[in-house]
Amino acid sequence: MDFVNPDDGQIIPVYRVMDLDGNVLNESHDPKLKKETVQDMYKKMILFNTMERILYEAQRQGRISFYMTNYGEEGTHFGSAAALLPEDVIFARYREAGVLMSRGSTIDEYMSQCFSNRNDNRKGRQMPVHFGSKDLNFVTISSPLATQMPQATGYAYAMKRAGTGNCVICYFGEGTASEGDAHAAFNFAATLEAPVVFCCRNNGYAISTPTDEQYRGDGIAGRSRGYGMMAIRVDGNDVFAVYNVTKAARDIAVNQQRPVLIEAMTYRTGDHSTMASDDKAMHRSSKEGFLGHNKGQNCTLTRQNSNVTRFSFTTRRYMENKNWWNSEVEEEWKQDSLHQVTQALSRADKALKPPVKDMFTDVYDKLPSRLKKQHQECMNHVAKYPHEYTTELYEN
Ligand SMILES: Cc1ncc(C[n+]2csc(CCOP(=O)(O)OP(=O)(O)O)c2C)c(N)n1
Ligand SMILES: [Mg+2]
Repeated sequence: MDFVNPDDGQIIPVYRVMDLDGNVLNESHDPKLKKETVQDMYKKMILFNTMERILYEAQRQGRISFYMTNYGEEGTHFGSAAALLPEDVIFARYREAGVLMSRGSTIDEYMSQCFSNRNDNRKGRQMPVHFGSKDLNFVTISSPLATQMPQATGYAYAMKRAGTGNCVICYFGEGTASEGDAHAAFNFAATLEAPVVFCCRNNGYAISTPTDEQYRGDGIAGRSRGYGMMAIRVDGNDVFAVYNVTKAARDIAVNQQRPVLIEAMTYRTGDHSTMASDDKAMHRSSKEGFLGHNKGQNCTLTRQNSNVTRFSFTTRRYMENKNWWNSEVEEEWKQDSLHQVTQALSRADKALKPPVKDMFTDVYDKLPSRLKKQHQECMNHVAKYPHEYTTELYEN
């Protein structure tokens, strides 16, 4: 009589391409991307990080209401996004904003969304960081955790039936994997054989809850066997490793018509969000151990090597080894990025807010009479108390 002991057996290893100095560990695993592709990826990572620092400050100055940084996790965004085709559809959450930049979203678009101005493609209706883009096949982010997961499976199943030859990629955090919707998504995807790549960013925390208080067993990838799903664990701060596994996962999803699970091991370097209770100092010791809370999954990422300098440092070293980059170009690009970001911030801050009537439209094809009435009441109220409202900031 043999009980299965979860502590017996091999834990899933972490796939890597580069060491901490940017040297390729095994030449045959170098994705050998073109010089321009790697440079573009790196430049966008720097630009994205610069934009985040400025948006974080803008929130602190009260210019925007909210922000969530992606510090430390950019490697997973840019590595995975580069391995997809533009027609592959993305279901993401609030901490994968770099994926949008990789797809071509502009700084002005990010800024307009965060400032909820008239140029925001969501008409200022979403909280900051709840991005979406029909043109870029990026489904609008919603706050309740895991809602995107069964939707992603359903979308992938529809793609399978339509024979589009594309796949869906569904991003989620390891904390989100504890939601019932995550189970529904995995199980439907496995049984319907839907072409969906589940990409879990395991950043060590769900707000204040470390992973060792979130689950038992071999992390998120370890659950794949129970679902009958292929899975891999990757160093989420190694851009080329994430690129390789996502490309391979995409091939499996599309060619074998089945789901694949990626667990990208990373570390949330910043606060959970700009809300006071989400300050990382409230739930982490400043002396947090080098192995963080992911050591159980054979993850040797350290706080020191998993921060923003880790992914950018290794990619930079990789380029420098090939004479594709140097300190001068680095400095120039950093200045250029800062200039682009501050200019865009100023444009977004000055732009008018969307017209008040936009609060009432787009749910129904034709505005029902009760909404017409509410709209009128709202406008009458504002007209009656003009000094209470900053109407001059809104488009008519
Ligand atoms: C259904 C639901 N429950 C709780 C929350 C509150 N909440 C927001 S983010 C979060 C933690 C999510 O952690 P994880 O999935 O690991 O993502 P991370 O923030 O680490 O990127 C929680 C509990 C929510 N948004 N939705
Ligand atoms: Mg997390």
